[in-house]
Amino acid sequence: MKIEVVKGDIADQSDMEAVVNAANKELRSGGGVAGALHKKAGPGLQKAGERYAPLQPGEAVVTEGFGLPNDFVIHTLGPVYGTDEPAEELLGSCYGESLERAREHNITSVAFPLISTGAFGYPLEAGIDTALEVVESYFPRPGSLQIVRSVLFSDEQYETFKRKYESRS
Ligand code: AR6
Repeated sequence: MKIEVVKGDIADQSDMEAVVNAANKELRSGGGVAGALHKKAGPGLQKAGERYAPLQPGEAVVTEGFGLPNDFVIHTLGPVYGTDEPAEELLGSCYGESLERAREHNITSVAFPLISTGAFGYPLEAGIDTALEVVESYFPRPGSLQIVRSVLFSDEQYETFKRKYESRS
């Protein structure tokens, strides 16, 4: 099992079996990650997500990928920073629950964006720390997962993530 760190667009991870969506509670299209995924997936993704609304912060659910190059989308609702508390626990739950859904579906590879660090305002460094902690502590468990990829959207995010990841290992 390994962690990969790439700079790129979450909607372009064609070699991954699943991608994680930084969803809104209605599981509708929006800005950022949700916008990019819904745009490429087409209307089927929103239709499939409807039955799970309203999603709770920290929760994760699975749909098909529709027009995306991935078989599955794991939708998770991050905490709105400064509003949903305890923020760190809820953010950790997003990663942990998403990994659980992946395992339940026998998914071998999953790509994550940095949940909550865009429109929801979570500070970048703290958001990265939680992502790394939860993913690394999940890995010793038996199961299908072989690759967890972090997809960073900007140079700053990519450099910060890499520095933190390398300083842990
Ligand atoms: N690929 C990878 N990362 C991206 C992409 C992309 N295409 N676009 C943005 N990011 P956000 P949130 C980064 O706002 O904070 C939506 O409108 C971005 O730089 O997508 O959980 C939903 O509808 C940031 O670091 O998610 C919700 O209402 C990270 O991905 C709300 O935003 C997450 O940014 C969710 O807010």
